[in-house]
Amino acid sequence: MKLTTLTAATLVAFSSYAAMAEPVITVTDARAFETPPTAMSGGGFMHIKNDGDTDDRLIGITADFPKVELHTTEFTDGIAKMMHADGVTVPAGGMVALEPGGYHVMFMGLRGDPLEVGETIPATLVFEQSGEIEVRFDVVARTMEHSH
Ligand SMILES: [Cu+2]
Repeated sequence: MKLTTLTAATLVAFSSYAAMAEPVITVTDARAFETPPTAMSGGGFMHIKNDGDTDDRLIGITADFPKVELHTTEFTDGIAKMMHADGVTVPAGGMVALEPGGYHVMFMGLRGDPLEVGETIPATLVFEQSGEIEVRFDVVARTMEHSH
């Protein structure tokens, strides 16, 4: 009897600890730039905030395109090259910006159906800890400094 009580108390303590130690993810400014009619892909950008006390990691994204990938951008001799990224870590209490020239989402396989200003792209982000989070990317006009 004594043992049972102890076990129950331990379980309660453990689960309340587990409930506190988790990432709290908020996604803002999800947007994509309009693309020219012949573009095969378009970039998606956003800010991901983690108000929790545990790191989380964006490990995937799905949307209604033939292929969607996470990319990072590396500069070699001033030339930007996109690379596939396995994931993007969002540190506890921190924020990560997916911005032109850095991490971004690549919507691929547009095939003559460009991203147009005013459209929204529903997508599902997949986080290691937080699971799936639904977002909508607003398609906005491309600006000079945001070439990618
Ligand atoms: Cu890319």
